[in-house]
Amino acid sequence: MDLMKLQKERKRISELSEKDDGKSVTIYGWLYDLRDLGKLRFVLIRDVSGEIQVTGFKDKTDKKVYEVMGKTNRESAVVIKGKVKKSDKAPGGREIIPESFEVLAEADDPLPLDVSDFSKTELPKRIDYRFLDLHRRKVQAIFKIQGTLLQAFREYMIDSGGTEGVFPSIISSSSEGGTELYPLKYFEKNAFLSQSCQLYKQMVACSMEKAFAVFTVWRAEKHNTVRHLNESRQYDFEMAFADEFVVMDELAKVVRYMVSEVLKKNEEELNLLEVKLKVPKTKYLTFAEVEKLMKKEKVGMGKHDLSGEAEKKLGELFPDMIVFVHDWPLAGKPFYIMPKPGKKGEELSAGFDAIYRGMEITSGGQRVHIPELLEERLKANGLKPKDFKSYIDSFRYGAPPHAGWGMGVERLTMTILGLQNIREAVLFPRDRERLTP
Ligand code: AMO
Repeated sequence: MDLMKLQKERKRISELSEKDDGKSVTIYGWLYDLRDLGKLRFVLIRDVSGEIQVTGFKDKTDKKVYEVMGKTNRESAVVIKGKVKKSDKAPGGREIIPESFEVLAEADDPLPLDVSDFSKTELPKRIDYRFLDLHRRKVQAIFKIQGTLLQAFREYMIDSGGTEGVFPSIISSSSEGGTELYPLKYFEKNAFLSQSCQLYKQMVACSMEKAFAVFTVWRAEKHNTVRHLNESRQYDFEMAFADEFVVMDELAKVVRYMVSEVLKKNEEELNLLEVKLKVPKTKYLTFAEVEKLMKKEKVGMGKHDLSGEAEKKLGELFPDMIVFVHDWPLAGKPFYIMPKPGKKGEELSAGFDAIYRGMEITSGGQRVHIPELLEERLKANGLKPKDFKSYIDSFRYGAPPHAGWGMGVERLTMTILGLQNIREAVLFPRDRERLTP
């Protein structure tokens, strides 16, 4: 088949309208379903934009075409030429009366998993066959929405003067704490897969004012939970002449923009996934206020951290709000977060977490930009300043106060869509057990 010609002729299913009624069009896609009533054959074709019914009549349709319609396996890739006809009975109000029906790639039968909208196949098996799972409209909807979020993030950042950074994924020392690194051999040296572009985005922001990235991170955490991945992606942001409150405000603005873009562009996908979404408002609480609140609610806290239950409770108490928990205990934040005066024995920091719909989506804060203080903080965290020499030195030549945050790409998709497992929000998840597909 001349695929160049096919690409020119092909109509996307969702674009078929009254204007096409009575006209002959070419569509392609996958055979989603077949109903064979003997004298009539209804074949449902799905492309990435939508679905349409192709109707064959035993006594009128070309014999060969009718035969192929009846014997092609589900999920085979097909090209169909036919007349568009308005039809009240067909789903979507339009059908195609086929003139030709060509199978470009026949799918094996049986399929290893059910790809219907009502599929109950368990997630691990679906991910084993992700390439086929991606035939499902609901799965496609998740990644279409994630695509909108990614685009909206970039749009907002570029429009507000940000520069996109493309950072190294191989690093020489930890940026988030020493225990979660994947070591790798780098010629004669030891190196690691990046846990974050933290140190690099700071260096860029200190010269270019606003830096952002969509960056892949690797964390060798051994636990296997529904909200952790060993390879995940972050929306990263860093801004000069800013403290934590400036960047919390930026976070609220960008998330509000991202959600409003999803509402604008993905109505169909949200309906398919039965998700009710609102542009979030914001709530600011200190860590001490959250402690008090949780005590009242009889919910336990983590050590210098929120527990999973506390995050959930915040989601219940403040629905559809981004809850910023700031003035975080210094002991609960990484070395690069700026200390803040607190009561004796309770040192605070300019670090924060953002909780949305009961889940931590972001952490960030103002950074330490004073070399001597940075050395002190590294030591206090059991790290060696000599391993961070170039990073520390970068603050010796006019590095202004600066702040930023990292927001989980998969976590945000998961919370927005109310997904139960973060693996639903990754095309090809990497967790403790999974390296394929
Ligand atoms: P942190 O480690 O808190 O901070 O990560 C930021 C956000 O990334 C997401 N995230 C994860 N998602 C899935 N699986 C994981 N294992 C995982 N780890 C993190 C979460 C989290 O809130 N450099 C700092 C950010 C900064 O201060 O700029 C950092 O990486 O949504």
